[in-house]
Amino acid sequence: MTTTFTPKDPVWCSGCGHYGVRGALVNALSELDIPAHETFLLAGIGCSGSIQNNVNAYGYHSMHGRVLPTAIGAAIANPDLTVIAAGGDGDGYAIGMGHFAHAIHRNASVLYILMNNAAYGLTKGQDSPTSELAQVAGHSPALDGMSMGLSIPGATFLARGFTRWSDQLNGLLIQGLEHVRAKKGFAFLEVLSPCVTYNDTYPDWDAQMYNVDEDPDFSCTDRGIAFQTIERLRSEGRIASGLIHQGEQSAFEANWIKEGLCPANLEAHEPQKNLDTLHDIMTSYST
Ligand SMILES: Cc1ncc(C[n+]2csc(CCOP(=O)(O)OP(=O)(O)O)c2C)c(N)n1
Ligand code: SF4
Repeated sequence: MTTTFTPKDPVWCSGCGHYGVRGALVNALSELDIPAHETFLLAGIGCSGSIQNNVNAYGYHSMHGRVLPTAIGAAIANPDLTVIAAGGDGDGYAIGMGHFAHAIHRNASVLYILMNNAAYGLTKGQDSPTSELAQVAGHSPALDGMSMGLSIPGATFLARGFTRWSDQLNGLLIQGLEHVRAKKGFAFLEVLSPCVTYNDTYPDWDAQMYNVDEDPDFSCTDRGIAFQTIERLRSEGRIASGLIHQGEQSAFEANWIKEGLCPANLEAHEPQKNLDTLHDIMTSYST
């Protein structure tokens, strides 16, 4: 029997930036005509993580900080799926930082949307790696995901959007989805998505955002220029928004296919045998 679930309405606070991310994602999926049964949305733990309940697609709620390895596994196992991972800045830049760096480096065709509110929203507003002022440790500048991404050779798509700049955000989501559907590798989109309840950054970010897409001196294909621009803007108290970097590098799953490991030869790995083993393990917990 097949059961189809209607996505629930979000439970976020009124005014939460995450509504803007969800709206833009729904628009982009519809604009590109990507059917729900070919879309797999996985998410980490946090207010951001509940987005996978609210979009018409297959959904999976991973452990905190572990959404990327799960999403990469899904993309390798079934290349027909459009695989999207989502999570917060706590999820991706703190507990999940190791996976984040290696996901960019490995370059599997997954779109990763990191909803950055510079706080741990779900656990009531503690500082995160992107908080400007660490309350306990004194002043600590925010970690910048774009600079981090640019420092990793092999990065093929790095972008930053802002929920209040919805036209640009829609466009970046479409570009990110096209990147992964063309199997060009990992697309990383950080979205500044304020937590209006515990850390309302709307006034600051409204004043700080700088659109590199409209800067004729900016080049998203030159990592050096992108890095210099982000750092210069940062020293001026500005935040770069737009398509930050696009590069070329063979996708992770392409190498797997070349080696004959995936997906045509997946049967050789006897997935049914693994399912039986998994079943035995799960049963052992209940006895
Ligand atoms: C292994 C583990 N450690 C800690 C937690 C507690 N926890 C739940 S959500 C969260 C952080 C949420 O912040 P973020 O990822 O930025 O998402 P947001 O809620 O702001 O959208 C933490 C620390 C957990 N669920 N699992
Ligand atoms: S606590 Fe913050 S991040 Fe969570 S739903 Fe409310 S506004 Fe959004």
